[in-house]
Amino acid sequence: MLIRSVDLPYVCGVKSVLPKTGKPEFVLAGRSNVGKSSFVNALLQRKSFARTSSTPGKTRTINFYAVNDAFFLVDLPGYGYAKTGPVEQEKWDRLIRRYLSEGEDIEEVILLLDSRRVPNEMDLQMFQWILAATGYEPIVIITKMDKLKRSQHAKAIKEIREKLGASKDCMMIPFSAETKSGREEFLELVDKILRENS
Ligand SMILES: Nc1nc2c(ncn2[C@@H]2O[C@H](COP(=O)(O)OP(=O)(O)OP(=O)(O)O)[C@@H](O)[C@H]2O)c(=O)[nH]1
Ligand SMILES: [Mg+2]
Repeated sequence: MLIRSVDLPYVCGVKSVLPKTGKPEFVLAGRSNVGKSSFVNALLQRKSFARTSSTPGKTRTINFYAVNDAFFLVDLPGYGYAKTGPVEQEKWDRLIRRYLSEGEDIEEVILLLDSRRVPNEMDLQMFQWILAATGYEPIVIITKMDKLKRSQHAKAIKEIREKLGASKDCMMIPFSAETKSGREEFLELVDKILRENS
């Protein structure tokens, strides 16, 4: 897929009314610092269109990136990081849950997991929650693959799959924002989903 245009027409805070985009939305969920915003930049071939940081908790709004006027990538704040304290975190969790359960144009929820980490309780909950809410296992993006040696790749993916209790059909795409590996595979998948819907 060629990226012809990108735009950021909607940015939502806790008090915002969620937009009705009328286009398929591919939502990026995952722990703080897993690489969601870097994933957006790598897909869109922009260095820092989505703001990233080595400190967790960078993204504090729901950002709707319009791509080719055809679909949206939705960058969520990460879970599992409460710099702002439990009250603020709870507001956020509520907004994210509201969006995920009520968002009328959500096409796919994509769960990002760090290749170097065993999924934790929140990751497992998110996986199960997406499965329950949509009836499907999420597409899983395994990030930061460049940080592993080649020889460790297969084992890391197998361990994540086992820990999640994912079926053999659950799609897992190894990805690196550094090398861009996995980028084409993901974009082709988006293309296929969009074609199936048209
Ligand atoms: N080596 C490497 N570093 C990565 C990769 N993806 C992200 N990072 C780094 O990981 C850190 C966090 O990346 P972000 O994209 O900001 O993570 P996020 O999931 O959006 O984090 P929040 O907004 O806090 O939820 C940054 O320092 C990125 O440069 C990757 O594929 N490889
Ligand atoms: Mg982010």
